[in-house]
Amino acid sequence: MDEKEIPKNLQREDDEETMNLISSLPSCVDFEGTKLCQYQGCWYDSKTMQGILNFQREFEPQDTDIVIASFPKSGTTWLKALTVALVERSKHSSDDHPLLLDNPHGLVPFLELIFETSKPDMTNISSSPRLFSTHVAFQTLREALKNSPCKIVYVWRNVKDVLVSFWYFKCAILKIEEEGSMLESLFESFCEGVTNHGPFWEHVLSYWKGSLEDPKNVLFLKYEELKTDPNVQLKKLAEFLGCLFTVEEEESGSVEEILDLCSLSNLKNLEINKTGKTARRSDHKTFFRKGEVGDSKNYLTPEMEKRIDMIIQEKFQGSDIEF
Ligand code: PAP
Repeated sequence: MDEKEIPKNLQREDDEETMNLISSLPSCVDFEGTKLCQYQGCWYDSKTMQGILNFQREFEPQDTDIVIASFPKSGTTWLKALTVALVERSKHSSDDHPLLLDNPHGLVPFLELIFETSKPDMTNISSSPRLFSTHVAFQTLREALKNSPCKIVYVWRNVKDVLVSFWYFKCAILKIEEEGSMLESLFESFCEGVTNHGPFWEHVLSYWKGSLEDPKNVLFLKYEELKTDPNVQLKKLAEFLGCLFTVEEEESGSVEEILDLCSLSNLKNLEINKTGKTARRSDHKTFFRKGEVGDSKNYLTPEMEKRIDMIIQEKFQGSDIEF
């Protein structure tokens, strides 16, 4: 997300109250000098914060809504594509598929972005189930869902790969070479827990606890397991969302068809993802890189790895989460 302040002409009438609330929150500055404020256990830049407050206040959930949640760079784009392909599989053929015409982020919008500046018209979102996404922590999403039994699917990923993926993304949107110095300062912010949507551990643990308390409505998926066992994980997702594959579908290769459609190499090479841009003018291609498990080894020094391993060990102690 872009962390710029909201221009005055885009601010809403009820912004003053929101702005006052935002300025009363604890604040700090991240590796880029962006001011972050702390809300319900995590840090957000002020533009995201405004979207979050509006979304918590104004979102009217429907019981059939599905929300894809993640810490940034944890597999969001892939999970969005898989979910669209899964829930809409009876509606489209391989040549009129929505994934051929738009990036997964265009098909599954972020709630905090929809509510950022203008009051969104949600009446034009007709398809059922409606698909949304979010990068906010579980407690913050829960409040916005107002006890509605929406299905929440969370994907998480190894912290080191998340960090390196984020660094690449940042350099790509700033259109600069991958600078080691930026990786170092991002690493510091990350270890201190002070990045937009961070701390990473608060975020992951919030959904982990949510999935233990409410397994019917919160599914906790791991990027690395999606990579090693995509077939099993896709069927798990289908079961959770109440759209199981029939025996005929399995026999006719429907599972593999969805996995092929949503593979990194396929999505990356679609014209829409090679040349298109998101509503915020980010190139679609920046969302597709290597998708390799353990790629961070090529960028982090042994000292960096050791430090982050120790932090993770401490923060995740007592959970059954394994990195
Ligand atoms: P976002 O939070 O900005 O939406 P997100 O999609 O969560 O980003 O993460 C991007 C990562 O997912 C990239 O990883 P990398 O930098 O380590 O390569 C990207 O390559 C990877 N990715 C995107 N699409 C897929 C896919 N279809 N299959 C596997 N990995 C994918």
